[in-house]
Amino acid sequence: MKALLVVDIQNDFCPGGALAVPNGDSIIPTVNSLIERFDTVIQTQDWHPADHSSFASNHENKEPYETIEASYGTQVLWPDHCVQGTKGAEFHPELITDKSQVIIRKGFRREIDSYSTFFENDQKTPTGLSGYLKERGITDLYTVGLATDFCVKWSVLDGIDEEFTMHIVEDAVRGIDLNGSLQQAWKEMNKKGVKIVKAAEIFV
Ligand code: VGL
Ligand code: ZN
Repeated sequence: MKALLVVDIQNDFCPGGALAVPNGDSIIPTVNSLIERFDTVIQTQDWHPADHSSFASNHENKEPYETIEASYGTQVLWPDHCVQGTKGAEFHPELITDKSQVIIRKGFRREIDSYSTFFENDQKTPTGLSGYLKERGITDLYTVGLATDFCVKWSVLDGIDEEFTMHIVEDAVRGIDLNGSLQQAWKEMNKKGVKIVKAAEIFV
């Protein structure tokens, strides 16, 4: 059984937002058309406390896009984004959200970031999504959203480790692209056996 996974289509990742993905909002019509066709829709929401350790503003002498060594490895520092309860953390107003059966919030622990919707960045702490999907008999996930090279990539790679068949809808994702991270992401996903599809090919 298949489900649609809609990753982080929030105001802060769209043009005008704090961590805008170039043309992030341009995927919304395609994503909405998929939401209308899938029986099971799952959304994720980046959801940080204001003092989150992934924000450059919470470190002395650090600028956004520099890195730090966290206990779990290298962590990119971001502009403050998707702060719990703010407009920036809300879903884009044009995104259809009524059909979503579960919303996984991530990045809510101050000391650890969470790109993947399966595991936090220590690669150990589960979000609970895997168990939810397995109990519901879902085997195939079609992934859309933002950003291709961070939350989408990590979700898709972890999904494979969790033994789901992972598909990425290439015309319904957009990336940030930090120092070649976008090309690198496609390479890693390809290598891991992610199925790359176009939105129009899913229901034929
Ligand atoms: C994301 C960076 C920081 C994403 C979230 O949704 O890809 N990227 N937080
Ligand atoms: Zn974040």
